[in-house]
Amino acid sequence: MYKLASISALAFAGLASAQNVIDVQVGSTQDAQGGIFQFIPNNVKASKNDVVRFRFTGAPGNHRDIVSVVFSVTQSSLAKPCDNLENGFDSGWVLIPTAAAANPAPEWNLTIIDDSKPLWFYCKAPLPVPHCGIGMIGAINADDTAMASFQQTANGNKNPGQAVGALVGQGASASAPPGPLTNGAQAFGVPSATAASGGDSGSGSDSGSTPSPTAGDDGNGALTLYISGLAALFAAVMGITLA
Ligand SMILES: *[C@@H]1O[C@H](CO)[C@@H](O)[C@H](O)[C@H]1NC(C)=O
Ligand SMILES: [Cu+2]
Repeated sequence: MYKLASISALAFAGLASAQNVIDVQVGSTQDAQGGIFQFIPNNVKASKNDVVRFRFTGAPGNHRDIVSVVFSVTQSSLAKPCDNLENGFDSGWVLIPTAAAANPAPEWNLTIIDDSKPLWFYCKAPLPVPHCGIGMIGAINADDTAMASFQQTANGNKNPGQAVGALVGQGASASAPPGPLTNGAQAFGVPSATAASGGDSGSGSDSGSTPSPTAGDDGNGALTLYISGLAALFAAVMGITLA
């Protein structure tokens, strides 16, 4: 029979699947309790090898003042909820310009590597008000006390960290940026997969399970060009500087 290690290696390669998928909604509707700028639920339990699937369902069509709504899932820390954690995970920006762009919702699969301590994250978006300071923060495996502290520290933050992280973070990693991008949904400021912390990120076994890219995602050069165009567009629309 297989030894335990062999079994988890197989599971990781996707040949056997014992992982749970835990959904977190990114963004909501204006009339929802807590409004548009939140993760629902904002604290989930996940075990090693489970996938936390972030679904970018924000519905800006419900908010007349917002031309486009941008969201991110960016790793932070208990002490600094609205600042990028060094070597942290990051989905990059996902732009949802219309309600249709959230159907189907772009999603981002984050695989848990270390479930022994809480993982913290926030949304980087600074407009129309910094999302992090009005509750767009979340956690994986946080206890209630730490969660309350995290929320209290984040509350009112006006200067969320804007640095681009990596697909591979601390305690969790993704193998691809958010997708699929359909009906006008766009991704930009997309992190690369940084191999800083090797081991569990499983290089070599990913190509078979990479989701088929859509919308301009046809190669690194093209994607980069596409992204910088979008960033400029976004900056112009929102009146801010991203770089
Ligand atoms: C995320 O994981 C789910 C469950 O394994 C899978 O159905 C889906 O295609 C994945 N999505 C992406 C974008 O990789
Ligand atoms: Cu946000």
